[in-house]
Amino acid sequence: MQPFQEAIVKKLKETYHTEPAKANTKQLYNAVSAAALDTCWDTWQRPVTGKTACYFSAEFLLGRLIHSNLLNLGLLDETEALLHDAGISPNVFEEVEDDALGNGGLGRLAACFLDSAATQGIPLMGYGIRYRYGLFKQHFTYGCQQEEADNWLAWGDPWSVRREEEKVRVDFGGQSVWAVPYDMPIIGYGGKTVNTLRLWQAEALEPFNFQLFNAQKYHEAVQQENDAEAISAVLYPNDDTEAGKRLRLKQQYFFSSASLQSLLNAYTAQFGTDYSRFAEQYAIQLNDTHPTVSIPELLRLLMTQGHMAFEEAFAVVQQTFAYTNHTIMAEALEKWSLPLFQSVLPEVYPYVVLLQNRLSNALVQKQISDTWKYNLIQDGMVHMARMAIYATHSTNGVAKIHTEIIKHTALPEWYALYPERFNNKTNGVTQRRWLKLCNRELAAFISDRIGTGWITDFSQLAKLKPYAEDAASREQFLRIKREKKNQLADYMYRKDNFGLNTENLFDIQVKRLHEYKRQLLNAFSILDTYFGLKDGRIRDFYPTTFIFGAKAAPGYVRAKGIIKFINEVANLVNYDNAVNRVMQVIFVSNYNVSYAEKLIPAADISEQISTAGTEASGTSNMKFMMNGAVTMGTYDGANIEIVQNAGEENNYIFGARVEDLEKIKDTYHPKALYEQEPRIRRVVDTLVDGTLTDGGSGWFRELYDSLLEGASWHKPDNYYLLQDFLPYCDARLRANADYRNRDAFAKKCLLNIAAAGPFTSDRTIRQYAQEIWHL
Ligand code: GL7
Repeated sequence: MQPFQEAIVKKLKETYHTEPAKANTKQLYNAVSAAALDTCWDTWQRPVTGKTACYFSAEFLLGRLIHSNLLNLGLLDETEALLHDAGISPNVFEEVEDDALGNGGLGRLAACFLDSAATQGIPLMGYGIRYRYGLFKQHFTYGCQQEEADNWLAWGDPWSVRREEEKVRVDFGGQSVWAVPYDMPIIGYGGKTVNTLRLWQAEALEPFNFQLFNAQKYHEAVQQENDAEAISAVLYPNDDTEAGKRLRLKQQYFFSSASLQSLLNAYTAQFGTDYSRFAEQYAIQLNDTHPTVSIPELLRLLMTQGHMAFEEAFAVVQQTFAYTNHTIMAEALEKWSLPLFQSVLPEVYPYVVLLQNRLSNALVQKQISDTWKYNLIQDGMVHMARMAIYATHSTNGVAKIHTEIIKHTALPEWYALYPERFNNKTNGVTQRRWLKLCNRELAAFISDRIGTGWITDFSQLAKLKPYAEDAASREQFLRIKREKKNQLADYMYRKDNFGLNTENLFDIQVKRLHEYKRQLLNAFSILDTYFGLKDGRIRDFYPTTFIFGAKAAPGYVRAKGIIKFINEVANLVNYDNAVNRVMQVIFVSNYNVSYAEKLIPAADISEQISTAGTEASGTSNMKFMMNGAVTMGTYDGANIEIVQNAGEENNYIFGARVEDLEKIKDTYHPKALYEQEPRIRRVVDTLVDGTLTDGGSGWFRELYDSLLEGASWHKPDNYYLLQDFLPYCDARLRANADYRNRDAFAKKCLLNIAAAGPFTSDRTIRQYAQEIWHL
């Protein structure tokens, strides 16, 4: 037996008095994890020297940790051999719940960044919240989304270490709580660097009041405990929108203050209480505006604890912080009402006023009169994005087009004022999880041809390009794709009880459910194909399986209506014997990181169909690309950079561009399109003509009206579904026809893989480190 296998056996024996063949999944999971943690403990505990970057984020969507940690430690094969010898399925850990402390792209990006930094030896530490409940679990009843609490800790938490001795106190107006850090190791590939993700848990100063208990006031006796624990109880399930809730502001301040206090404690231990050189030791990246209250909080700490003057403290703050904007959707730009802000954070608010005064002076000096566009405090609100731009040295977007939109459309007044602060950092994803781990077959295929250097240097992928011309390689690629479809079929059968036709073309759209991402457009186009097949308008259709995966924010009624609609479309198609040999529609339940790891490698076509100008970057587009799917997409977000690099001729770009929409936006009349075009009318009418039923909820009628009539708060068809409908249907039919020539299609796929080099988060994080953090 190998040393690591012995270590696992020992853990099982000492902790659970059992052995591999008899242990249950939870015991195995905890023993393997603990044994793995032991192997990197010393590396982890080595003190970090020099400047450190800190990633402040309300979300870290880590997914399942055990496989990626074992991979990075080089212990995966040994572990699997042990499982095999004990007669345990290699899939045993699929039962273990994901760490789902995030909603979608923004949270998953944070996780990819941590992996990339550790792999490249960049000292980047994550700071966030240890939510008791992560993103809800989803299931469907009669095609409608139902939510259930995500009790991820039921499996134990072997990858966290509670640091009781490093807890700090966080004060709100009238409430004080402990912030207790739980540290997780972030293990770089090869195990040479182990960084830390520090997640804070809220706990009561005095958990239980005996006096009240003795006075028979049982509820009051545990009140403080409940109120404190509420702060880190649950992740807000909104993606790309803002909830504006009191508890949310508390969460933001809670982890911001705790993280800053712990940084100041570490700084003080080394350099004393002269904080003037703080920014030489720490760079802090604000992941969206969620941690922006860190700005006035650091000012407060520097001025009270450090006795600094305002101007001096401001300079430190500005040099320390940088801000990443992740969306230009107006409804996501955080604003807090003054009364709320003042009542939750009475001790922080005066520092917001100081910032506002300083800004006012700057605006006077620059002779700017339309100050209402800039004010941090305006119309009874505190504007967090403005604060984040004003009090930091860097504001970045997450794809080229997104950064341009920030500069010229979304926040042009700020770009005019401080042009030198604005920069782009196109997103990326880690190829360790999103290729090496989730697609071992393709990873081996690549390594056989170009060696293994790509695992830590993704630019080497370009060396794969000549193999697109090699018939044997194309054939081998197709075999791998087939194998990944079969694996997905097994998984889906276990999870969702669906039977997949694995001979089919797999066309997949997985991402959060949002109107701007236009899952409804996808569904309309599927219906158009369905009717086209029935009418005989469409012939020679290559059999296709259309797959969706998406969660809707629980309060986002229209998004839930769209889920129901797609499920109804699936019923219509799947039970119609006239078409179900050539079409299959599937909506998987509880789409999450682990499901993505199964779905993405099996895809032939990646659906990236957001309205041009709305998806800041997207990151699943990159994951699909590196797994050899072609992009069916609009000219939006990182799609643009993807197809520029891989060739438009190897992808399917369709629809209106930002400039086109800009031209038609005041005259756009979806109802006219509906009236002129029978194919549009036919699919839109299914919302109301009885073809499909919403179970009496009224959701479908509401969707119909939103497309054709609009409402007081939005124009009809806000996201231009009907505008892009026909070009989309055409592009899909073109791709479908191309797919028939499997060999030619495989070439496109290989060229996409070979062009994926720039879309590694290794590249992104190096750019942050060099250009923003100056490490
Ligand atoms: C997002 C963007 O919508 C998405 O396009 C981007 O890839 C991601 C990471 O930068 O950030 N912005 C946002 O608010 N959410 C995102 O996923 C929730």
